[in-house]
Amino acid sequence: MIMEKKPRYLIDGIYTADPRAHVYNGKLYIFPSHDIISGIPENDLGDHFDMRDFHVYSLDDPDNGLATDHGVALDIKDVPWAGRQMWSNDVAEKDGKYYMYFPVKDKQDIFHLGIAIADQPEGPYLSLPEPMKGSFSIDPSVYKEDDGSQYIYWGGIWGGQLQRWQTGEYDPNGSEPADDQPAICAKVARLSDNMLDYAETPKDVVILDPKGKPLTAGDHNRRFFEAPWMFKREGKYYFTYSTGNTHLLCYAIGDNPYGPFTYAGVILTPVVGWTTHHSIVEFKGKWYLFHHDSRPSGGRTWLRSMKIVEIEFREDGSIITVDGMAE
Ligand code: FUB
Repeated sequence: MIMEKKPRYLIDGIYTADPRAHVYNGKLYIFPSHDIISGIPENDLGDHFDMRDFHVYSLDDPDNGLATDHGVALDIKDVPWAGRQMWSNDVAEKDGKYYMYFPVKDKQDIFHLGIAIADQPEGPYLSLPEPMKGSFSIDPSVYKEDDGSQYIYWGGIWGGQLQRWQTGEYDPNGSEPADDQPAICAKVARLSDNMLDYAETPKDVVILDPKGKPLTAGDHNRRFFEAPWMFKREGKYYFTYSTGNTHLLCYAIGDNPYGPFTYAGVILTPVVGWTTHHSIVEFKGKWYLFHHDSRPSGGRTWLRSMKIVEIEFREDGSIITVDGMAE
């Protein structure tokens, strides 16, 4: 069964991708990547995604109208340790301060996670001088538990470099495991009280098949690739993610923020463009999927446009799949 509601675009004028949405102060905010025409040829390591800043958006009505652009919230030139490629960010709130977590390559071309802080969701954000200690790879997102503790999820293989960190040290030759071996997992760690460090050693986010076996590296239709995002609904924890080279947004369900999670299905079928990336948020009693595609740029995969669609759940908690090609 496929959802009948159709996604709609949230802005025009510039290209935006990887939308991470949160409700702050009763308002919907979106923290996307800002795609630009870089002129860098496309390759499997994503060099063509050469983004240099972040804009923040708010959305008055998720069912109508465009999002409001609050302008540049953080520029790569103001991140002292940055080399190139500002990829997908997310913003968490604690005690009235806003913490932006973002991946960027350092001057040695290795991805780490940076933190920048603001007094309001719109920014401007002030970058810390160094990356988060012990951080690596891409696509951070933060989930706030009911007790106020906050968990950061991150990781992405291929251009996201997660396969280079399997030993805990950076190995430029690290590659995906053999097809019949357990897949590389996203990472999760509780954040420290000041939001600036991991409060614990990062753990693997293990996804099991319905028989209880970890998904294997060769299971490209179900294994984690990038874009981890967590939400909770009716006591169940939904770990959601992109399968990358099979272009699906999938979900797996668990009973705590660490997992393990059991694979449960497809949220969004492939869109126009190579990447797919998202967030899922409840607002005024409805659930919304934020995502992107490359249709407005004529399929240029590095020039994406963010979209929104309401999603629905069945009685058993499963998600009704959205058609990524619907227009
Ligand atoms: O936007 C650059 C990268 O493309 C993101 O980090 C990935 O998740 C993919 O959407």
